[in-house]
Formats: sequence, C-alpha cells, structure tokens
Amino acid sequence: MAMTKTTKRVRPARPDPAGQTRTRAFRVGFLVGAGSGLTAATLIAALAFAVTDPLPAPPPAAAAPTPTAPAPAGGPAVHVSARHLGDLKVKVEAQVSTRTYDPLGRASVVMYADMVAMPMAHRKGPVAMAEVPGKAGWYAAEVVVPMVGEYDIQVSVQRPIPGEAHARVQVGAQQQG
Ligand SMILES: [Cu+2]
Repeated sequence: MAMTKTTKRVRPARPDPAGQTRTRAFRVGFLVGAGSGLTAATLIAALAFAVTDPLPAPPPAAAAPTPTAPAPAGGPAVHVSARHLGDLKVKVEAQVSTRTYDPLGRASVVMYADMVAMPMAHRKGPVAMAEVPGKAGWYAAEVVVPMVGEYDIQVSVQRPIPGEAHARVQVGAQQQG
C-alpha cells in the first residue's frame, strides 16, 4: 500500500478588479454623456459609482486588501491529500479555506483522477466531494481507478470561489492470492 501526501496552492493572478471597474464605468459614463447630454451623463456616472462602489472608497495607494473587503481577490486555498486504501481504491481529502484561512463550507467541490503515465486515457471524474461532518472546510471522496499506477488527483472548487490543487498517489499492485 503506497501513501502520498502532497499539497499545492494555486493562486490565479488577477488585477485589482474594483479599480478597473470604477475607471471603466466612468469612461462609459463620459462617452454616453457626450452623445446625449449632461443630465444623462451625470445620471449614468452617479449610477455607475453607486453600483461599483457602495462602500467609501479607500485611497488608491492602499492596494492591499483589508479584512473588511467585500470579496477577497484570488481563489481559495486548497490542500489535497490522496491515500491508497487497497485494491484499486483511493481516498481523497481536501481542505478548503479562504485567503484569510477561514474554512470554506458549503462549497461545490469535485475531483478527477488521471493516470500519470497515460494522460486522459481513462480519466475519472468529475466526482463530487462531500463535506466531512464535523470538519469545517473538509471534503472527501473515494474513487476506484481502473489499473495500478501513479495517479494525479485534481480537486476543483467550483463555487463560491473557483480554485484547484493537485496531489499524486501511487496505487500499488493488488495482493496475490
Ligand atoms: Cu492506465
């Protein structure tokens, strides 16, 4: 029985969305205003401002997200461990948390198993991962792979914030009878 535990974090790079949206909204407001009059421009600009920036705007220099920010930039932190249970069975566990290390419950989490030596030949998944009772932010699933070998386990968080991580597991030969 082989046992592998690996962890990897994936943080999709994303530009500051709040700042960009605000700039774009103003640009649209000015463009429309030039064509249809000052009143419309004022209305649209005011509306865009109200929609994109309901909270008092922080100074532009404060680029770092604060704990009170409405939505954290970047995906969740995902830690994956995969364990060979015997025969061709693999148990996969994933710990999912926000960027501020709060457990992420009620997330939609799936996993895939792909043989490293035979990519995509008999990839399994998506297999839904269920929340582990009493362990906030933990998700688990069991999967039966078609043959012995090394597998790449991919865990994908779909909602509320997308993110993924991988782990490798060696599925050993079955015991001879
Ligand atoms: Cu194979």
